[in-house]
Amino acid sequence: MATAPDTPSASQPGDTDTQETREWLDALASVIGQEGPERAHFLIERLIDSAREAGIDIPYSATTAYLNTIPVSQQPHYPGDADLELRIHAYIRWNAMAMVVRANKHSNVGGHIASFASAAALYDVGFSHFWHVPSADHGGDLIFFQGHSVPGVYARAFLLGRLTEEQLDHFRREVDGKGISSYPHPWLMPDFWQFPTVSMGLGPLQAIYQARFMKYLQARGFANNGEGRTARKVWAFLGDGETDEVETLGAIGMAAREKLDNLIFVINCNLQRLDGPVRGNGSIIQELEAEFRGAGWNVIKLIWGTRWDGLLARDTQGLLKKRMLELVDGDYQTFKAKNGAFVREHFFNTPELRALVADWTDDDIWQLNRGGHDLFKIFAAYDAAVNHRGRPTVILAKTIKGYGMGQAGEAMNISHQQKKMDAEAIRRFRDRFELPVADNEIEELPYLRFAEGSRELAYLRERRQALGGYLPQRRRTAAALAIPPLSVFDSLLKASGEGREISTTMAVVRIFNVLLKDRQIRRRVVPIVPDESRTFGMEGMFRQVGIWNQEGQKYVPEDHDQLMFYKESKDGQVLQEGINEAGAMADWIAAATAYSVHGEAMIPFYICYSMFGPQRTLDLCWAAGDQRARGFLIGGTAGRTTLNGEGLQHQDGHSPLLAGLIPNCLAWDPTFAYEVAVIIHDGLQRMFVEQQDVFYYLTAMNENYPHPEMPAGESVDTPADIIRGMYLFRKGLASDGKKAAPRVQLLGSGTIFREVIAAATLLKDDWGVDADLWSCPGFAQLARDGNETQRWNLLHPLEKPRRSHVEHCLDDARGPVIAASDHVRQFAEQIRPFVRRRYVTLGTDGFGRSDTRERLRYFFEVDRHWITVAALKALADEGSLAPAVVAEAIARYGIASDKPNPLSV
Ligand SMILES: Cc1ncc(C[n+]2csc(CCOP(=O)(O)OP(=O)(O)O)c2C)c(N)n1
Ligand SMILES: [Mg+2]
Repeated sequence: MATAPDTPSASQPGDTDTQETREWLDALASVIGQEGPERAHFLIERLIDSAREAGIDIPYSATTAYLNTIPVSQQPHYPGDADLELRIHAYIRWNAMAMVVRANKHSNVGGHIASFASAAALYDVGFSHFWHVPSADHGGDLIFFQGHSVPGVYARAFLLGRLTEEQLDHFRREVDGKGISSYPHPWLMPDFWQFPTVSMGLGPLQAIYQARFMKYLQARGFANNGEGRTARKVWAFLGDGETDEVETLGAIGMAAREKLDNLIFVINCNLQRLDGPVRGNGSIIQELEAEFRGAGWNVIKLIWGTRWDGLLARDTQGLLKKRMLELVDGDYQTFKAKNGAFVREHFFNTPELRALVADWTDDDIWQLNRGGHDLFKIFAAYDAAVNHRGRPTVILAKTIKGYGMGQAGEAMNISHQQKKMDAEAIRRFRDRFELPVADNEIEELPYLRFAEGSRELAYLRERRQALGGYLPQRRRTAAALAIPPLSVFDSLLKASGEGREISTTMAVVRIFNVLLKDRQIRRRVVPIVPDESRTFGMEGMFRQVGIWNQEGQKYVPEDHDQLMFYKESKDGQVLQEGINEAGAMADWIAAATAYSVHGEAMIPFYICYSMFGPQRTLDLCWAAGDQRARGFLIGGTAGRTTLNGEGLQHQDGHSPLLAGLIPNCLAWDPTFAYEVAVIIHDGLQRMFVEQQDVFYYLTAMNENYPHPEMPAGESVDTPADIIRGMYLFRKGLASDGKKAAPRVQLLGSGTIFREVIAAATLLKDDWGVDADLWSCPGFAQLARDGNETQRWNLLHPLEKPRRSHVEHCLDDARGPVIAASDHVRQFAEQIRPFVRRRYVTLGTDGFGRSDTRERLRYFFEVDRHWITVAALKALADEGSLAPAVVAEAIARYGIASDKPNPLSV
């Protein structure tokens, strides 16, 4: 039973009958005391309902008073040794500050002191009392650390002996291999960090999807997330400024709808961002309360520290509460940049308020602390959060930016950037946290450690042992999967057959179908779609494996009598994200890192509309690379002219180029079904058997055409060459031994490779030119291989030079090289340094527009005629043909010489 609160004062401005008000309040207090808060809530709701029924307009209020959500009466007992924790806490603060200041004494590598300084206690309580790592009894909590607060995380790891002094001294100096990274980067610290967070907004977004994916894994039998207070949780730490990012708040509605009670956001409301206050003229805490309450979250405001409790209890008139609410954040910040006398004068600004602190010294007033710095209040908030059921929780913790930095940056607008502190500021810092640093050591800023055998060190270790071990920590591998041989895709390796025209998108779908039938891996395939299944012809999967929904399907789907009806189920496999590419990408990341986060390798395929793929979510793709995601991204409807009717904002001519910029992403642009099969099979092998930290981006196009059988021969290994990025599709018709006809090398990828093939025929038939045809599904891989080879040759000048795959293919061939794709020129340009002869590239630079494929390919100058003309011109430039032949071809194919450049129109 809840404790009855003291009846608050009835006398408020506008109260015309204080006696009546008191009776009502007394009644409420007695219900709370006798029957508990739930009953009180029920009665209030009933009152509001009947008032509305009586026609009284009761405006919705999304906010509550500017007070802690958890009253003192409901604060649990603190289970830790607070004195010991405060000492540990002070050491961590010191070391975090010292590593940044030391790093910046002799270098310009930067770093942040003020953010962790404001968040230190928020982390400490989590580390000491809440966060589990994977162990025999627990699957592990997921912690998204705020990116620029990492000095504090390193400082704690140092105290525990997980990092050395040398490593701290190499904070942000990673090139020589001793350093530790500026922000959480699994790529650079693969045993330590799990989640890259510092691109603001991506951490919270990913945390939401990780929380949901955790539930998906449990629903599908891959994880046991536990029950009750210690059930697995996702904790996301973020800044109040970070909530300006649309990604931060964009998915909070989903989190509530999906009842993610395994998700806790801790928003460090230090009221400042980089330049200045987050909401100088308003209140970020109240604003966020409204946003999250409106979205259906459990909101816990953690505003005031323990030292306010007594004062608030004295405030029988409600004046303090009123004053707290009327101040704006700009004021609150200013108070903490000043001193106790200033606060007395400006906060306690009426005779009544001043009377409340009449017997307090300025120092007492200055000691009034904020909730986010108070272990007891933080514990209470976290405890409530982990016990909450049915909704995600957000904790809005009020803190001071640069807490402890004094005149070097406490609550000052410059605090975010402050990475230096002078001796005087450091001395004050030492005094404030009572640290054992002698005056003559101040300059050298020694790192502090607890001695072996000390109570503090024993406590630090014991707390972590109780929660499973050290944190952060990251798993690098999971059990390898049994991937079927390439021959399971046999039907795709063979010719599609007379009259059987398919697109590469359909080839991808067939591959899914094969994988979804494979006994060994079918349950691990995670198809993810942002409301585009039908676009890609994948609606069959709805029925086959079902769409995952925690609620199952509470309605009869409209199309229930059809074969491929819209089936949602509790153990469905497809993740249908709705029109939400950023969310789908975050979902894919969750699945693609499951091998590490949950020790279960999943095989995610995210099928997106390629224009809304990397172009829209490249930062998330980058974060995926950082966290060593493994899986497939399929850019459907790719190609500037292949998706022909959709116009400028849909036609993608650059997604594989963008994806290929990510170092561990392999980007592909296949033409034929067997290429798709070989590439996906290679990915399965590399990612899920060899456990390489790579991911694959494949374009899939929606033009139907017949597919040939994969070329084979004694001396060729086509699958290996496809993976190298380029293979001989067909040798030119004339044999080289004859009187040499002019010859060209034609390269291409995606659907435009078929125009390239047609151009070879035109060259032969119309102009007597022979052409060798090279399919290049992996321009990006060719470029990487070329660069690597060149680099090796640079560094080994005395050894026999190596040849890149492009050189291997083309060096002994004859004639100029012409390449075309349905992407921008830059795509094929990537291999120019390795083409050691005349090289001409065609591409679809410019804004897309709607028309027939034929007209668009003419417009973008990538159709068979343009390719033919380009080849003839290259031959003319080499003196192998008369320029008049080129002119004749231009005339014969009806190409307008005054046609504007597609880039310009
Ligand atoms: C997408 C993105 N934009 C900008 C930045 C640069 N940046 C780093 S921290 C910061 C201010 C953060 O303020 P807040 O979220 O309130 O965190 P605090 O340091 O106050 O805890 C900015 C703008 C970034 N890291 N990511
Ligand atoms: Mg902030």
